[in-house]
Amino acid sequence: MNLAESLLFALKDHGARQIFGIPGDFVLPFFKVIEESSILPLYTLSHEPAVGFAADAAARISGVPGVAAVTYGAGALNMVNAVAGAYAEKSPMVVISGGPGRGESGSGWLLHHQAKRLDSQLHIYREITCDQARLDDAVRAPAEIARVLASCLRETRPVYIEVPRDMSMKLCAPVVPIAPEPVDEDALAACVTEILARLTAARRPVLMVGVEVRRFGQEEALAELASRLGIPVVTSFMGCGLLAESATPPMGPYLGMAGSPEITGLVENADTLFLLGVILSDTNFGVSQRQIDLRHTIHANDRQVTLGFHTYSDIPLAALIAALLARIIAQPPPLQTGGRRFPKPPPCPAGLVADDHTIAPDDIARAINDLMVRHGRMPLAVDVGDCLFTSMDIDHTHRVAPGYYATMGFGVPAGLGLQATSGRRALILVGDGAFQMTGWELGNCPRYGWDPIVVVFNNAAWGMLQSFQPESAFNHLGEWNFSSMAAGMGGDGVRARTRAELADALARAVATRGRFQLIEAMIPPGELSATLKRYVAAVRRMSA
Ligand code: TPW
Repeated sequence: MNLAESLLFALKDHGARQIFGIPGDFVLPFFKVIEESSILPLYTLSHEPAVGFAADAAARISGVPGVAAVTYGAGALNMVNAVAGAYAEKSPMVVISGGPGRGESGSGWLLHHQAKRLDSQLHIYREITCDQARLDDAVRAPAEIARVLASCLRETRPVYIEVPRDMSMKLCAPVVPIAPEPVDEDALAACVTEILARLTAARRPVLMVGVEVRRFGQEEALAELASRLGIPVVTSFMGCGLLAESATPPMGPYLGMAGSPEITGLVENADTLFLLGVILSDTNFGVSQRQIDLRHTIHANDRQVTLGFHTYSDIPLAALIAALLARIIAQPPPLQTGGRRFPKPPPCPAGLVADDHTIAPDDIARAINDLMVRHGRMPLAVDVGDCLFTSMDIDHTHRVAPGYYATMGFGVPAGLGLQATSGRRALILVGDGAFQMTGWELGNCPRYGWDPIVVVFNNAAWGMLQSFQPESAFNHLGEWNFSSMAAGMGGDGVRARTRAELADALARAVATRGRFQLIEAMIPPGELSATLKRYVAAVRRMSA
């Protein structure tokens, strides 16, 4: 086999299901092998940020590597922001970039797409990937590919593979995957004993689950663990939507001052807070009513478990959850919380009044909750802006969203990546500002049979920024007519100005398969979701 095939088979063996990409001359030979070998399906999009977001979302929803293939320089550097987001939020993405071939630097000319030095791109990617390889030696390539893909899965973070353009067709051996390193069972047992001792002694323990749980495919095991522990479970802001399929889903997301007082009180008054797979970001904890003292938490993340002042290293999350579960089944701990009643958070808003009133963001949450009760759950792909805060009120369903890195432009391509990898129709929530960035990727839907439902929160503004700084005129975007553009891209568009029109548009969209459905929800200026209002007030209070 040749080097490109060896790489493609290795990607498939490590769980990758498809490749998103945009070719260029440095990567044309690799793309030729992708297409002609049919080892993995290829989906080309229109702009590299979207390629990155689609691959990231595919990785997030499936827990296996999401692959993005691009050309050198103009392609790969155009995708830096998306990969940075995947790095920050721990998404196992594989970046494959073409590169200059051997001796191409010897001409004395600068090479097109070269930024500074020929390896500037590799240096830039070192900062936002957890392992890198340049496949410039066909003998060493299989071992390098195996190492890099093992890192991707172990760290659940992006990795970078550069394929020089003269290497794709070189003869190459198949890749032998590297088995995960064995866990130190004694350390694991000691760690489990300590965690259970703390939880057993606690009077007000709370379990908060975060995105790592999904990255490592641990939702089912964790649901079982949570029900056996019998302690209240919440998610982090980023983890909203986790354990959606569980018989006893979490109480909801913890949003500090921006969220439900019941959940905020529970978390902030916990005497032992068990943060399982939670990233310690400001979006997860920045607007706490009462500062959470991390010294009194148990924090399992990044292959480490920290309790108070000490840390167990090299404890993978999956091994920790399995060991906790095994111990609890063998010796059920005498928890202090037996029989205690937990406060019930308010139910998610539902029952939209379909009248002639204008649409507020919370009406969209209500309408979507109603829709999911009637037609079943749909996975969400959410952008940044008030749509993200509104989505906190949507009942338990899987979601992908850049909840911490907070890059705009994620929602639409993420929804495409989600459908490509899972076959499930996505419900995309996006603001008009973010839609201006990557909304045009919807034009790729007809070629691949994708048919997401897209709700554009059109307030003709960068509304979130406006809520922080109302005096600035630059936040006014003017009223673009997005729904009228849908037909030209092969989908159906409709403008909804009232709650009745919104309910009607959603019902029609669900009933129409095979074409993307764009619903432009017209939101009057200044109208915000209740969650965003509380968030803005909290941030103001904290910075006053
Ligand atoms: C890639 C900064 C955060 S929120 C926001 C901006 C510009 C406004 C979003 O406007 P939109 O939604 O989409 O109309 P809404 O609800 O606020 O009206 N560039 C990038 N990412 C971010 N986060 C910004 C700028 C930003």
